[in-house]
Amino acid sequence: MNGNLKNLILPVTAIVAGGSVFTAKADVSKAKTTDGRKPLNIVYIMTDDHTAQAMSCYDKRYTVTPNLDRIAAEGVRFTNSFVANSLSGPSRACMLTGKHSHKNGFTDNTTCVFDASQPTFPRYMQNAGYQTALFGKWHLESLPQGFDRWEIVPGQGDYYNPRFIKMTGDTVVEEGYLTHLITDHSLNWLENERDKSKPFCLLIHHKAIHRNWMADTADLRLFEDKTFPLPDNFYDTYEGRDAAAQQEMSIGSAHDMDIIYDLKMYNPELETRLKAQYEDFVGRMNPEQKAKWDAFYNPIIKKFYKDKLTGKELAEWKFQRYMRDYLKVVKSLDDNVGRVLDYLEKNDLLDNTLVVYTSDQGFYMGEHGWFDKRFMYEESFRTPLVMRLPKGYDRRGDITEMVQNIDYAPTFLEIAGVEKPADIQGISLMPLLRGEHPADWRPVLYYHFYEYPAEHMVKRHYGVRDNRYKLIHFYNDIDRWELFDLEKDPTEMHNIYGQPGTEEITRSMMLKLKKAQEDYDDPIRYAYPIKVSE
Ligand code: SGN
Ligand code: CA
Repeated sequence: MNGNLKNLILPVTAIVAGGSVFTAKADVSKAKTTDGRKPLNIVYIMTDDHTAQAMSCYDKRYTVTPNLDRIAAEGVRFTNSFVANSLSGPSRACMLTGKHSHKNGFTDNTTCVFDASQPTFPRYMQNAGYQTALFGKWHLESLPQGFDRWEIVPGQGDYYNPRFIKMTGDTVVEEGYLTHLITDHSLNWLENERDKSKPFCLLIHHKAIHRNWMADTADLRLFEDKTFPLPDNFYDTYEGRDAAAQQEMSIGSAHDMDIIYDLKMYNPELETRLKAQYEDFVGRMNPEQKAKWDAFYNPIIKKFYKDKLTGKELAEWKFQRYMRDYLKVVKSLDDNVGRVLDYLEKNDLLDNTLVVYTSDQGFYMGEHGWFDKRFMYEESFRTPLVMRLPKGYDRRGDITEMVQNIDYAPTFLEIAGVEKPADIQGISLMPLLRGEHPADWRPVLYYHFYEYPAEHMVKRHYGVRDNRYKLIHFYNDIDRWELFDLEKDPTEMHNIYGQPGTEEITRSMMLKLKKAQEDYDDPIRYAYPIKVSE
């Protein structure tokens, strides 16, 4: 991965020269303002694999996230926020371009390299006079373009003493925990590096809460006295859902969730599929970090190998450890978001800054027995989205319209006063932030996942969702349709496709699918199994 990036490093002059290919349609002096004073700044914080179940303004069962909740309390919470393709690289490409994967070219993490010379919102904003910066995870294989300043982690990044790729092309190792370091870089840019006479758009993109959920040593002891309730469908047997039955993301499976890599039960005598990867990650720690890590884990490891759990007991033990590790990583993320909010507040920037918090997709916290994402089922199709609104935007509470990550680019462009380019497929969220309820707001969402065969073995699929129903087609080496009534079956346990009495709704959803595939111009369309016409 790192080597791959190295090969793609461009001279800085080429990166800068790339900026001239876009026509700047806007002038920052014309940017829309709420109070006639200054154009709005944007702080766009994105995490990796942070699901709404682990954010207390969405779900109070598991943890508290006071700083993330503050963003929602001082602004809005989107209750129907979704991605277009539930995977890191594809999500990032969608949000940068405002286009679905088949249009931006980055359909999956394993085979794609993002063409970073294509139009993106940072590039348009830069041309419009904004200072643009990105710190943290990028995950698009090519190097960032359209930013005045960036510093990224190679690939997935490292939690401890991570590598950073600098704009010069050098890779450096920095001491510390990644979530803190990304925040440090971001605050340093705000305070010392940016041109304070210009509006800014800052992207703070964390690796947290990505696998393998390695907590900061300061947070290791949190949640250890908690026992989390198992989701009702933890022991799902996937009747009527063949693609769901064939994934490899089951918490209970020794192959899928690795006892050493994922759950940190290191044992020199035991060989597991991902042991070497764990040794690499732990090998990055300095002696002080390693001593704290071992002091915490060793007693748990000792008890685990003594108890020799099997079957359901083992599966549930794995679930508890997974939940604890994940939530510890959320804690440090929340703290670091708090640091950013404090900085903005102390420096009088909150009044004219839109603060956005989201994730590259949702995640399973044991629902259907799973971790990971990829499926168009609700937990991973959804992504948290909250925004702290600047002065003059009085909208508070919930926004219930269905929004998608292709909408971020047109939203930011509207803020920058850039006319929406015709090829952007997303819709600006600004009317919703102004308190409007456009009657013609999108009634249907389109989704397409491509990464198969690959890790976790989730079959390729596309589908549509409206406010009540979801239709999915799994294709490639499988041909299965699924239809869910989200009102009667919110956890998507009952595939009603093909059942008597569903003919009319199937026809209507199939028509919505056909229309979405035509409107978004997706070239991968299989034959519709029933006649679809208006
Ligand atoms: C890594 C993980 C997977 C994960 C993908 C994609 N494996 O490959 O569990 O699904 O990233 O995640 S690991 O052994 O390397 O941890 S994504 O969020 O970047 O799309
Ligand atoms: Ca992710």
